[in-house]
Amino acid sequence: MDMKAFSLEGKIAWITGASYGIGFAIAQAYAAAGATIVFNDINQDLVNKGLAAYEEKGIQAHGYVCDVTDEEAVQALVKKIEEEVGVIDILVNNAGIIRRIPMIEMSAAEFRKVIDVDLNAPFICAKAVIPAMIKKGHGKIINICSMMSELGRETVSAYAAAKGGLKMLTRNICSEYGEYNIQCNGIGPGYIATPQTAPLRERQADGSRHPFDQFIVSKTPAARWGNPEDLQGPAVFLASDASNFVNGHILYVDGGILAYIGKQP
Ligand code: NAP
Ligand code: GCO
Repeated sequence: MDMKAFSLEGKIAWITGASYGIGFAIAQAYAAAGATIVFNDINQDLVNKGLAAYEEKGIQAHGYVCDVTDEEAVQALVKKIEEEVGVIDILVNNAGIIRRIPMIEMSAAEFRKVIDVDLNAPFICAKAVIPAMIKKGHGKIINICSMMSELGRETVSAYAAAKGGLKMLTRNICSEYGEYNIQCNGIGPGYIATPQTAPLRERQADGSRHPFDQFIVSKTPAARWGNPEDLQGPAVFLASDASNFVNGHILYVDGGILAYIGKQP
């Protein structure tokens, strides 16, 4: 096997919401594999912070302001990227939010907001890049799913509904566009130490670990939280020619949580 199959040389990768967190880590790995990095965030301040962070890592990224829930803005952004950088070969639908609210206390507006960012936006971004991928004869779409694509838990009803839907959107893009040599797969991170999960890991007033922190470590065979870097290898694999016959798959990178019933108390 030619290991060049794992290279992203000459490819243009757009990772949404990648000023920091999981998206930033995936972008770093893609740059190391040879890709040109394009990212967006919802305001210029965050884009500038992201550009500085990439620069610090020696990556000349292309940063744009765009709210991925705004279809008109996304369509315009894709055209601008094609003019300024080139046709997008790899899309990572990474941008996402979570609202941890008991369902019966959650407003419909709050529910809709999570669905909008975590499910509607991946649809909008994929719809914007697929036509050029068809013309180019290849494309890679990677949707950042979640344990909540498979499991529920208290207070995350909107997020679980969105991520469950994102799993099926992944399978549907595979079904509809696989014949054009477009592979659409998901990555299902376990519990990863990023700003999104910081509230679940905060030290308690008495200095003890957050109960949820202890719970997750006990539920994870790897007995630790994941790091964004744990996702880099799987993300490069799914963006590379090495995965050209992998389609509609959700690759869980979770330290084994989904396989484990949990230690007897
Ligand atoms: P994060 O630290 O909260 O970062 C999310 C990123 O998305 C931020 O850059 C955020 O920018 C951006 N974003 C949010 N709404 C946006 C919008 N409307 N348009 C453009 N950008 C937007 O989250 P993370 O932990 O890195 O998670 C990244 C992805 O992985 C998410 O889809 C999340 O659901 C998923 N995930 C995370 C974990 C985990 O344990 N951390 C596990 C499984 C899946 P702003 O700062 O401007 O909001
Ligand atoms: C939560 C966490 C999780 C993680 C991730 C797990 O509140 O349960 O935020 O949802 O973000 O999605 O895969």
